[in-house]
Amino acid sequence: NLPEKQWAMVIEKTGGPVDYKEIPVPKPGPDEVLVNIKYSGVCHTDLHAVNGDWPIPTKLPLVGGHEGAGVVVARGDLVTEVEIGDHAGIKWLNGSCLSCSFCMQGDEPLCPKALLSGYTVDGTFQQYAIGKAAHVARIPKEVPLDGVAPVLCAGITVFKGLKESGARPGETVAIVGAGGGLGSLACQYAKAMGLQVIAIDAGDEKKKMCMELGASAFCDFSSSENLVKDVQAATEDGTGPHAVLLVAVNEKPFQQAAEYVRPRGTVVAIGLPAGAFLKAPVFETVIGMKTIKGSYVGNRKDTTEALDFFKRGLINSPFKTIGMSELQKVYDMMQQGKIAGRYVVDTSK
Ligand code: 8ID
Ligand code: ZN
Repeated sequence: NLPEKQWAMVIEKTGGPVDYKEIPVPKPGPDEVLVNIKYSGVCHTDLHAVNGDWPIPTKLPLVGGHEGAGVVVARGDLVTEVEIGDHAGIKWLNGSCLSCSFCMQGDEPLCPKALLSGYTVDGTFQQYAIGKAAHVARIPKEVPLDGVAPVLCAGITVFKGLKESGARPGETVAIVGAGGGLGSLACQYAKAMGLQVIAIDAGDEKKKMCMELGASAFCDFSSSENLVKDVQAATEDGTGPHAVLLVAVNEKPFQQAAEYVRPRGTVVAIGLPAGAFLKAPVFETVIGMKTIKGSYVGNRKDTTEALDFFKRGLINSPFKTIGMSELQKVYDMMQQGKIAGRYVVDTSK
């Protein structure tokens, strides 16, 4: 009794446009589940996919989206651990081989055969989406599906990035791009993990939001005359934050963070601006024993843990809901850096 057709947002070619149209409801393979997506967050990655910003091409035509929360409505013959009616999330990592050396050590995002939702396989800007049963996020029933959607990429990713930073409770982390989707969740995860937050972004709306989310200082990159000094001055002893989480979509901060991170500190690159390079002065990096590293989404355990923070009420990042058919409007605002927090699309509209 599943419908034959459904509404989806589809791009036919890189660059868009993204069209609201009816397409067939896909059928799950033996190891897959079909999820009736209720809400999906809109990540800047979805916009990178439309724009063709990255060296890996997307499938085409493409249904984007990878923060989809909904209800399992069908499953393949081999699936035993997920029940019809369970709440589930389809995240960026749609599937992986589970047997390569990366999968074996819980690094499934590094699997050479990884399937990526809304990129190499169709994602969650549709009413019915497919995920590998082993990889769908298990969402507790008491959790609201709209509020939890952004956790499925943004939440997992920043939670993992904070772990990778090595910052410990009481220490300070600078979040660069703190007013955006990943950044707003990073403020909350960092606070919940006992870290102090220096938020870096632009404008009064984002400043207000970041302070409400628990940041202890805000540095405005658009008006600061010396951002490096401002960030360091915002730390107790003036030597800079213990860690920096880069979630901006701009090359400049990727070339600046190593200057203001504290000696022994760690810079974690997460944002993926097109064609960008990391840069750091060798002298200061060496004599300051600084670490620069990348962090990429999270594994199944990180997913469960990030969802558990949400379930416990520790994550209350703001989101706005809009009909899925209005996705282009969200992309336009995102391109201009005008979104404070996250937009979530309602797939029924
Ligand atoms: O696993 C990963 N590594 C991963 C997972 C998910 C997303 C990486 N990402 C990448 C996305 O592909 C994107 O490149 O993280 C980046 C951020 O995604 P987002 O949070 O969804 O983007 P957003 O909501 O547009 O927020 C970006 C924020 O950066 C600020 C903007 O003002 C905006 O609030 N920003 C910019 I652009 N330049 C800045 C600067 N110089 C800046 N903030 C501080 N300094
Ligand atoms: Zn994402």
